Amino acid sequence: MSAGPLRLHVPEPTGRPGHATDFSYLRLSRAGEVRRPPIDVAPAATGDLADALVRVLDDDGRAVGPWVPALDAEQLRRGLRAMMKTRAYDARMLIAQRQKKISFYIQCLGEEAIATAHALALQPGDMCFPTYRQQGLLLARDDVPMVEMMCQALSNERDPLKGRQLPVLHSYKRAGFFTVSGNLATQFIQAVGWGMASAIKGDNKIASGWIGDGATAEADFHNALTFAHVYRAPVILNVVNNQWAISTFQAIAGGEGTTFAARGVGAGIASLRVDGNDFLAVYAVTRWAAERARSNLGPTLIEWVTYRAGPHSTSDDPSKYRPGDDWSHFPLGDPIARLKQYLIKAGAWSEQEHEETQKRLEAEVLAAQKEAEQYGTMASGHTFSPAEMFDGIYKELPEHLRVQRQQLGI
Ligand SMILES: Cc1ncc(C[n+]2csc(CCOP(=O)(O)OP(=O)(O)O)c2C)c(N)n1
Ligand SMILES: [Mg+2]
Repeated sequence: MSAGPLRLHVPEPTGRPGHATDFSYLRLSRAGEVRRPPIDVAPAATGDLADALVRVLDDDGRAVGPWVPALDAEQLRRGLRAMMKTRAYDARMLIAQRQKKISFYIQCLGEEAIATAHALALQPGDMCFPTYRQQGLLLARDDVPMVEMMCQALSNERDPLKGRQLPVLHSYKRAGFFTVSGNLATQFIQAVGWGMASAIKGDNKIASGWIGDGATAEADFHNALTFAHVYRAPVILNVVNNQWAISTFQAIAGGEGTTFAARGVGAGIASLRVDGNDFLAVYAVTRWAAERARSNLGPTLIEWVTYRAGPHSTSDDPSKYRPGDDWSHFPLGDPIARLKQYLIKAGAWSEQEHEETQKRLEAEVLAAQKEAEQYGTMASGHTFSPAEMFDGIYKELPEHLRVQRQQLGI
């Protein structure tokens, strides 16, 4: 019997503007439900972990199950402050872009737990290969002053990258933050290569590579998995599944009916799918993966399930392709609200402390912005001279660039 003419399946999001999203496609586990295997687990035995969702914080703000990390109240408060600071920083930078002081900005609204908890779980000297949405790695650790990060976004005379990079594409080797490449997915092959080099040198530093759900469709993702598996590279492979790649739903990158973590199992890599809006789960799973890598047990792929609450960037308008109130219905909630609720229940935080901290952080961010703006903004000038772009790249300027500099008359 004929099934009729052949046809292709084109995945569609389960919600659109004016039509609420059906989030049942996420398939959630209950908090505490997913097992915590020993760090020497065989990669092929992690199939269930790549399909489930590791969660620690339940809906009532309790920490439950085998993944509860050993963090004291002060460490947890530090984590909460890091997330709040990241959100306050993003909010100011977004306004600065609207005021034409910076050319472009990318927020990580709703995803703050992932980068901040990850940063606090790694060790000094480990090297992250982030995308443009991991500013929380820097803001969590205080190794880089906010003023300096803002000067980069403002492309002003104190911009350490001399106006050569888009705002948010930072580069901080000293803080374990490799230069952000605008070309998606390069982070994965670079992280695996850096991890392999660390092992070849006999060092004990590990690498942590970052990619989005959309960018996993790039060949670099798969190439990186092969190398990481073959050589058991000391690397953590983070896939941030925030459900969207600009206007493209995660199913178009291959998330429908399977998980991005499952790609890792297929490549021979221990893999887990984790609640990325759960600070405690992010911290615990990062520690587990880092210990594996440092013990020569090989790579771990982690799919962090989260939601990109804001627009993709300041050049995007999500109201064109998804319901405006989507984030408020996302079943994994807001990472800041969830850790706050947990800490208040544990008697380690209060509404009043939260409010005071919020005000203090906003004042700190504003003061840093005022200082950074003294060195120039896109609106006020004081940016780098175009002549600078020829310096510091080549030991000797090649002929074609010498000619271009002459043509610019500088
Ligand atoms: C190789 C490459 N292709 C396309 C782009 C354009 N681009 C920039 S961001 C983006 C979406 C990426 O989505 P995802 O990987 O899910 O990361 P997210 O922005 O959601 O954090 C695209 C297509 C690019 N920068 N590089
Ligand atoms: Mg995405």
